[in-house]
Amino acid sequence: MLEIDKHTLGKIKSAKSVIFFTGAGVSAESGIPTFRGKDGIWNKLNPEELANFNAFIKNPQLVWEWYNHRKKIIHESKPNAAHYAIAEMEKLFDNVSVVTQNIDNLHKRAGSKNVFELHGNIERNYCIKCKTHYDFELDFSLGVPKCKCGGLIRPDVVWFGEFLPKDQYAASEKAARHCNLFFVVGTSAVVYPAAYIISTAKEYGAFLIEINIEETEISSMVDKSFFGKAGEILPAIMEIIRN
Ligand code: BV8
Ligand code: ZN
Repeated sequence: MLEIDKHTLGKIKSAKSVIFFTGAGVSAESGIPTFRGKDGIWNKLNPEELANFNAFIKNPQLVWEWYNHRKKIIHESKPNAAHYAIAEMEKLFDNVSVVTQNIDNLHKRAGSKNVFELHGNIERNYCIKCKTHYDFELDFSLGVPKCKCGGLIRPDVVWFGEFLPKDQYAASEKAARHCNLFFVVGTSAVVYPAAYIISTAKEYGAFLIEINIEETEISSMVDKSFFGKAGEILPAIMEIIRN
């Protein structure tokens, strides 16, 4: 049974506007490797070699192999209890937003309506020249897929050194300035400018709750940390709110 102190319970029960800010840890229990954890993908591969535009131009085949490998894992995965609890909690508060760094589309697959994708979505693609979107399974039988204009098609994800989608970032910032309760779930909170959203919520007076299997960079700035698996803690919090 999850222990919640009176003060934290009061903040949760009185909240109207709630944000779930998520990272790779919320999808770990779905079998999707995280980036920095023990078997994190960044331990094996160098982000600079794969998740940036120059690497794509230099070797689009290699970068696509890597994203298709991750897409295969994501398609063989399902949302877990953490994703479903977050979707379910949309019914328990006036308004709930999900601000995610994940490109795996699992929040939407779990039924979350209000999802802001700071780093894009692996299910979408677009032409680097004319920006035409190709949001469906691409054919790789003739090598790296090209647009009708001849431009290379890339995954619609944000690579290092690239700006975040303005509309998603602006909407996340706005939601962070108006929320009462801000959950930080399964993120090491070291990638920027995404992590600035956390400090914005803090600055505007939100009550910050961290859920992570271990301490992180932001454990010292949150109001409450629950150390454990998101897929166990979020359903437990939901039960407590319901009763
Ligand atoms: C940019 C999409 C402007 C692609 C990603 C300021 C300071 C320092 C550096 C910078 C700065 N500003 C910019 C930078 C550079 C850089 C950056 O932040 N570098 C970091 C590494 C220091 N930022 C950028 O490049 C950004 N763009 O700044 O553009 C610009 C433009 C022109 C010129 C100059 C600047 C773009 C960043 C976006 C990159 N794209 N993803 C893809 O996925 O392939 S980032 C990617 O990595 C993810 O999206 C995510 O954001 C990040 C991984 O972090 P997490 O999701 O938190 O995952 P991690 O594994 O680290 O942690 C998992 C956590 O879960 C752990 O804490 C673990 O304990 C926990 N956990 C595990 N299991 C569970 C669990 N918790 C609960 N339950 C469990 N079961
Ligand atoms: Zn094109």
